[in-house]
Amino acid sequence: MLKGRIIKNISNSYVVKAGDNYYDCKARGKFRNLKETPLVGDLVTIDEVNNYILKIEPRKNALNRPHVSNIDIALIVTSLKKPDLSLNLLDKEIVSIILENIKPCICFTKLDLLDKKELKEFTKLREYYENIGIKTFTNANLKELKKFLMHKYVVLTGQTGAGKSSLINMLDNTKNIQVDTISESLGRGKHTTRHTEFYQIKDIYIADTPGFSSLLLDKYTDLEIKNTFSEFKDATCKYRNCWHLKEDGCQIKEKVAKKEILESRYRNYISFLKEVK
Ligand SMILES: Nc1nc2c(ncn2[C@@H]2O[C@H](COP(=O)(O)OP(=O)(O)OP(=O)(O)O)[C@@H](O)[C@H]2O)c(=O)[nH]1
Ligand SMILES: [Mg+2]
Ligand SMILES: [Zn+2]
Repeated sequence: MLKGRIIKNISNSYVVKAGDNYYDCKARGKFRNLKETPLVGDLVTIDEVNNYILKIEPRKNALNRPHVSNIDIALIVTSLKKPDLSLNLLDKEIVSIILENIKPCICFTKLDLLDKKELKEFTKLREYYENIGIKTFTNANLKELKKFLMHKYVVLTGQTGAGKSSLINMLDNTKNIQVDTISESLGRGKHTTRHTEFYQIKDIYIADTPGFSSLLLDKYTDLEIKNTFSEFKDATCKYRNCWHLKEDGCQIKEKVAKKEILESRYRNYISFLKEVK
């Protein structure tokens, strides 16, 4: 018996990394009876002679889309153009990642498509997210990103065409993951990336995943959503349980008016609350 970690899954076949060795394993029937499916990222015990997964350790977190577990960082790959920046989608990803008990970070892409004015606006936006406690990177400074991701299990998420597969190829030019041109990938409504796998890039384990074009928050409560907005935390509104909506004496609404809170963040907060009601 050996302990290891599932780093790749294609249909019923799981590649388990144990030490420096890789084992092609099947899941045992008992998992099917228990309605438990091994996930990429799972810490497992295997029978390395008969190539079976015997036991799955409890997970510290698990994502459904992409289907991975025990993630240290979710890197939200966000393009500034082509597809255009959607702050609604970005904030939604941040909310759902926090509520899945994973640390969100952002990697902005396609800065090269911005003009000077747009770059300036982008810098301000980036600072805002840094100030609310979310680390931000760009694919124009890979050194910084690599240093931060070292020794971590990372999942890339983000809209289709954002540049997730390209980012992995940039981090390691031996990987040659298929990337698609944006017109093609959006036009056909298909995704280039199909299976789930942690790629090892030096000491970084990184999962590329199929992109999405929309995301649902319906499994969360309004209170859970409110609590993910860290800029609301120390508010001293008139009412202690203020929802920052129509109440008077709301400090958050004042801060939005004074532009201390990004208006898009506030608008997205309201739209997410509507979505779960
Ligand atoms: N100009 C520019 N193009 C980029 C950049 N990063 C990626 N691209 C292009 O964007 C297109 C989409 O990139 P992918 O890496 O396939 O995007 P993805 O996020 O993996 O997309 P899915 O697999 O569909 O989810 C490709 O044509 C890339 O060459 C960038 O920083 N600048
Ligand atoms: Mg891809
Ligand atoms: Zn309030």
